[in-house]
This record gives sequence, structure tokens and C-alpha cells, in this order.
Amino acid sequence: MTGKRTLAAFIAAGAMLAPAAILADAGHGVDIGNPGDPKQVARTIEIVSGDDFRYRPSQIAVKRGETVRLVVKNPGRIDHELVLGSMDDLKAHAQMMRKHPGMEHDAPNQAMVRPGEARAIVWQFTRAGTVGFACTIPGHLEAGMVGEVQVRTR
Ligand SMILES: [Cu+2]
Repeated sequence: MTGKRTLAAFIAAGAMLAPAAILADAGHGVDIGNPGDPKQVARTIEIVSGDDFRYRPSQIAVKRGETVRLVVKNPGRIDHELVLGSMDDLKAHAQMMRKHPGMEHDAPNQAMVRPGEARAIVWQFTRAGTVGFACTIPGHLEAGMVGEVQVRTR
């Protein structure tokens, strides 16, 4: 299980590794795509993060190979984020965040949005299937703050 392996690697390494290096590993076991070239963006999709621990929309569809700009907006009063990854890796990430609350991190597959902010992820989805996304701030994923990108071949 990739999620378990990621978590185990983190525990083995302790907090010595730069968080970005660990988090950049999210999605390694499952091919979720790769950071996109902003010049290749075909579409912009807005996703609103709600203080009710829901994304709107929580289900989006893209074409395989498509590069999209996901703009994550936070109109609420508490911090949120959106991390792209396999569900296993997202759950492992959330578990790590519970152990290390307040950990600052940044990687191309995630956007942290404070109240009133909007931030973009430019991503190319290269494999048909499902890519998950979640808010890994402690308690949020567990409350249902998850969504899915359906990557279609046509
Ligand atoms: Cu959240």
C-alpha cells in the first residue's frame, strides 16, 4: 500500500526531512499526473472550499492528457487546502498532519487557502481513472472534505 509506505517512510525519517520533500512524494504509487505547464492550460475549474467541510463541486471530470487550472477559493472563516492524490496517500497525509499540526508545506499538487484567499494548482491528468482530492487539515478529511477528478479517455 503506497499510503502506508509513505507514512512509514515519514515516521522512519522523523521530522528531519523537509516537509516539501515528503509531500512531493504524495501520489507516487498511483500515477495522478504531473504539474502542468501554465501555457498548456485548456480550462479553469473553480472549486470552493466550504466551512461545512465540503468542496463545491466535489466531482469534476477532465480528459486524459488535459492540463487544467484548479482555482481553489475559500470564502469562509477557517483555513482549508486542496491536495491531489490517491485516496490512500491523502489519508496517510492527513494522518501525518494530525501528528504534526501547523506544519507548513507547499508542493505543486496542493494549495493552502486561508479565509478570503484563492490559489491555483496547474495540473496535467495523464492516466484515465480517478484522482482524489482532500483537505488534510486535521479533522477536515475525516469530516468528509474530499472529492474526485474523473479522468476520461473521451
Ligand atoms: Cu478544510
